[in-house]
Amino acid sequence: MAVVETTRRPLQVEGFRTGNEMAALSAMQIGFHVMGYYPITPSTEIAEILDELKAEGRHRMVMVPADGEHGAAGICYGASTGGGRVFNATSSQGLLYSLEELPVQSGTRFPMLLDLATRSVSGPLDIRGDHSDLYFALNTGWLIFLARDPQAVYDLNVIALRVAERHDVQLPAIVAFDGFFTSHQKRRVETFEDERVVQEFLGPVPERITALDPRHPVTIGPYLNDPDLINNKYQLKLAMDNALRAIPEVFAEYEALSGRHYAALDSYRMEDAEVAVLLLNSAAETAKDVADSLRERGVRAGVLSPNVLRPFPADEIREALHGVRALLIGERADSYGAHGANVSHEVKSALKDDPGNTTLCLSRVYGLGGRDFYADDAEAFFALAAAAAASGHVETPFDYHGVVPGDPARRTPTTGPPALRADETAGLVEVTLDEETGGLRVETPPLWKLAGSPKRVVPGHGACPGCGVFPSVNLFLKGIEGDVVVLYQTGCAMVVSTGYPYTSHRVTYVHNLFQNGAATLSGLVEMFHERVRRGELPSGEEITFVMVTGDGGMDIGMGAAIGAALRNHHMIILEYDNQGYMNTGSQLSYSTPLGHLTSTSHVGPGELGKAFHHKDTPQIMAATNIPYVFTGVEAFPDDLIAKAAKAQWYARAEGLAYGKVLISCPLNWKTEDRVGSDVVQAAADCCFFPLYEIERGLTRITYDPEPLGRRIPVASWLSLMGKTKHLCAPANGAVLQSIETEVERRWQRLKAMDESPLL
Ligand SMILES: Cc1ncc(C[n+]2csc(CCOP(=O)(O)OP(=O)(O)O)c2C)c(N)n1
Ligand code: SF4
Ligand SMILES: [Mg+2]
Repeated sequence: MAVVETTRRPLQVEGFRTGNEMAALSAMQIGFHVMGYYPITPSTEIAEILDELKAEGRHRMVMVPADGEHGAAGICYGASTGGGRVFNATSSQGLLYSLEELPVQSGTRFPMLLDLATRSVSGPLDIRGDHSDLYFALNTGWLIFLARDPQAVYDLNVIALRVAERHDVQLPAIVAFDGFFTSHQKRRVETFEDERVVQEFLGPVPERITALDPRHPVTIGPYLNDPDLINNKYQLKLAMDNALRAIPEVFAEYEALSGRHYAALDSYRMEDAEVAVLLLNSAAETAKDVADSLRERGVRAGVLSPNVLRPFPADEIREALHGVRALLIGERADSYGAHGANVSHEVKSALKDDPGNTTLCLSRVYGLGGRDFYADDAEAFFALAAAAAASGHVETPFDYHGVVPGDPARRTPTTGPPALRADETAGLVEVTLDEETGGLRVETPPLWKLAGSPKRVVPGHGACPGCGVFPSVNLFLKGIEGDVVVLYQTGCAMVVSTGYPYTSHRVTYVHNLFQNGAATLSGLVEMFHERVRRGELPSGEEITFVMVTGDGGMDIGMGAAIGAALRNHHMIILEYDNQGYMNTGSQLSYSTPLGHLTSTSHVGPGELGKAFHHKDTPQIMAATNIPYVFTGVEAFPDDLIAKAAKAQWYARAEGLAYGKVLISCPLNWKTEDRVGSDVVQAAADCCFFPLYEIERGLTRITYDPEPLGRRIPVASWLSLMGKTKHLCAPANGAVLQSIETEVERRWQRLKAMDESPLL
């Protein structure tokens, strides 16, 4: 890296970095006390990079992997009431899932920093960049800075925190940058060589109310009705006013330190502009190039782009537009039904306060779901503004730009014909109630017979080679007779099987976000039964409702799953456990075992893989007293099919059935594609993943490796995977021993439960 020499300014180093890298680097240099986070594309890398740096021993920020973004926001809020510096990073649904915590943070006036790599909001699910998430934050009382490139991410993180912590502001701040366009694209950047420069610029954390001073007790967040709440909000408004005044000062101080200039409103060639476009973040850079070329052709074109959205720079906008004849405001989000998105209305409202202003305004929604914004698009925007300027009239004040008309003649192609009832009701698996024991007896045909029955998930999906998801799901579904409706929570299985306009599902499929699938399916189940009761659906109609979820979905969606279980809806929850959040790139889940390497639990001198033991989800679900709980693996197909048949029987007759299937994931486990079945077999053989069922409260181990002489040490299983090889090194013996002890404790407890009907 080249060192940038300046005479009076601190040394800076040049680099080539992405927005996410710059976010992580600035967070490390700031030296936050605590980060609460939850992975979501495209912001996930920020926590991953910080975790890697922590493992290397380069910082000591406490990083708390939350159970979801709502939890992450709670962790951050709690930490910020403790008086230190707090950081979080998120995107899209993550922001929305934490939304209700945002006004709590601002209303009680605890500063912190949240980096938002902006992304489209579901549904349907789209992981690419627009500003629909950001717009939900506009009314939360947070300061909002906009970073158009990786350099600005670094700079504005430092600036935003400095403004946020000012005594006359004390508000939390968001720094928003474009998902993928900025979060993932490398640009030439400069950063301070010595982190003390950043820390001195920020100064020590200013004194403020803290929950950690028991000798000075305080009440944080009292119950506050009228007439006081309006006063609380008025103070928040005053804090925003103060921020408006403070921001230019902080920008100026930072410019003196870094040499980089920021203003609340970035104005490009606006001095004499007749036509202009206003765009947020990266698209504005494209428009600047187009403005240059238009000027060569004699068009007086300019570009506006706010660096600060809250407080809104209304004065600067009025001033910049004074002589402009027509302005096009392009927005990567809509406020549906409002005849223009939020920023359009805010710009128009700002202009209304200038009686001398005659600028014609056009508003266009563009680039939703990550659709690129090219020079041609900017040209089209300028052309619309120029036409309005020439005619003195706006033909279409609000519209969408870049919409592609569909072809009504084209039906959605699938990768296979729909499943027919005749296929599914093969009558091969028989379940009968044993009157004597009260348990179920299952007769399964030889596997070769079942192999002939059609699969409900057909090939064509994009799962990795060696992935255990669909072999296991299909195996499970072989034990289920009749009509099936599936709900997939967000995760690999969903993403790789339903890339629009294709689907690998031959049965009806519904997706909902993975924090709420169980609630969604329970609603569908109830609607089904009610419509049958009302005679709107044929009586005697039977559908088996199956929710397919990853282990991550049983973290963030645990509340919804427990809710459905406590209500005992007639449905099945099938969890495929690959020991991580794979869809977002191998982060730890609560089911990841202790010490395992993931992209948020690195291995190095500062950290040794995941810091806490794996979650025992089947036992948690069993505690809700649902009629049937089971575990299974692909390596024991008869066992899994029989459990599926039982799950269906219980879902029909008694209520909710839950099962967890350990599936191989070569990507996460760092194994060869072909060894998946052996690895899950080893997990069962070492009793890390015991095969058992709990039928109406009675536990039965269905595979006990001990009497068969097949029990292997936990280390033998761990040695099969790249992600755990380090645990077999003598230096890490303590972690291995801790895993062995926990595995043994759970196994002995299970055996006791198997032996006693009372446990
Ligand atoms: C509220 C919210 N937070 C985060 C995400 C990002 N996200 C989508 S899938 C996923 C991980 C899913 O993990 P898991 O359920 O184990 O399924 P896998 O991807 O491993 O198959 C995450 C973190 C999201 N879509 N919505
Ligand atoms: S990442 Fe893992 S779970 Fe996801 S498709 Fe690939 S192998 Fe399957
Ligand atoms: Mg998973």
